[in-house]
Formats: sequence, structure tokens, C-alpha cells
Amino acid sequence: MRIMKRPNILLTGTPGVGKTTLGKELSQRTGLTYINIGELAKEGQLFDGFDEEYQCPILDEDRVVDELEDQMMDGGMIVDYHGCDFFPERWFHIVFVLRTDNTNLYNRLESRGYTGKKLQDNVQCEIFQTIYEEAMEAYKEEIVHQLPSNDPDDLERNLEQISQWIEQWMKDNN
Ligand code: DAT
Repeated sequence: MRIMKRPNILLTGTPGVGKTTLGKELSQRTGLTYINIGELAKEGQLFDGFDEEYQCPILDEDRVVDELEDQMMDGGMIVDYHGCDFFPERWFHIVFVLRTDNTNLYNRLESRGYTGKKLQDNVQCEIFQTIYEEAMEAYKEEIVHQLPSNDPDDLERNLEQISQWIEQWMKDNN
């Protein structure tokens, strides 16, 4: 039996833009495997130190990369993380940077329980399009795409567009 080749997709962007929501639904619809890097790190204790300012553990990026390498080589992975510059560039066939309007993002993060500096810094991260710039530096510009992620219509459109892209990629590569 010949195994179909499937693409690896990176979903990135500021916390709260909707990566998890999109990634899980996309996985349901396409059969690709969804991986949340934050969860993976928690399960495997892939941390290296503690960030006093933000009161959170610091990701051990090298161990995360080692942990995922084999699965990434098999393909068919949807990776969700709010950073993107430490993954090997060769892992991903396409990179989506989700974007949310400031007020909308503020409200989402506030209802997630973010307050003070953590809330402000994350909203600023979105205003300064920090993750988009990080993605444009780390990957070929032509594979980096911004997706609006403000309302359920955006979510549906994104799901349809990415599903179609996956289908086309599989036709072209098998
Ligand atoms: P992330 O994984 O980027 O941190 P999330 O998927 O957990 O984000 O979503 C954060 C919150 O926003 C959550 O309550 C679901 C909501 N949300 C996500 N995408 C949305 C969309 N397109 N329209 C409306 N709400 C959305």
C-alpha cells in the first residue's frame, strides 16, 4: 500500500486569535493531526526554567523540536503555537498567521482571565503584528498567509479555504 503524502500546516498568531478553535475543527474535517505545543510541553514537561515576569514556565524549544521531528517527517500535522521562529523551516508547507481586531482580542483575553501587563502585552503583540513579522522572517514569504479571525464567518471561511488548499496539495504531491 502506498501512503498518501500529506502537508504540515503551522497555525500561529497572538494568544486568543483562535488557533486552537481553527486547528481542532480543521483536524476533524480533514483527518490531519492537531498538535498544541503548549499542551505537548505540559504533558512532557518540556520546559527549561521559569519566567518570573509572566509567572509561567519557559518552553524548552530544542526538546519540543526533537519530540516532534519523526511525526513531522511523516506529514499531515497541524501545529498550533503563539511563536514560530524556533521550528525548522523545512517542517512546514504553509504558515497561517491568524489576526484579530484589538477590541475583540482584548475582550477574549479578558474573559480568559488575563489582566494587567499580561493582557496589555498580548494586545500590543497583535497591534505591532509581532508574530506576522516573526513568520515573515522565519519562512519564505510566499508560504505565509494572514487570516482574519474575528467572527464565526471568518472561522468558516478559513476552514473552507484551508481544506481546499490541503486537497489541492495532496493532488499535486501524490
Ligand atoms: P488561541 O488558540 O489562538 O489562543 P482560541 O482558539 O483558544 O485561541 O480562541 C480564543 C477565544 O476566542 C475562544 O473563546 C474562542 C474564541 N474564538 C476563536 N475563534 C473565533 C472566531 N473566528 N470568532 C469568534 N470567536 C472566536
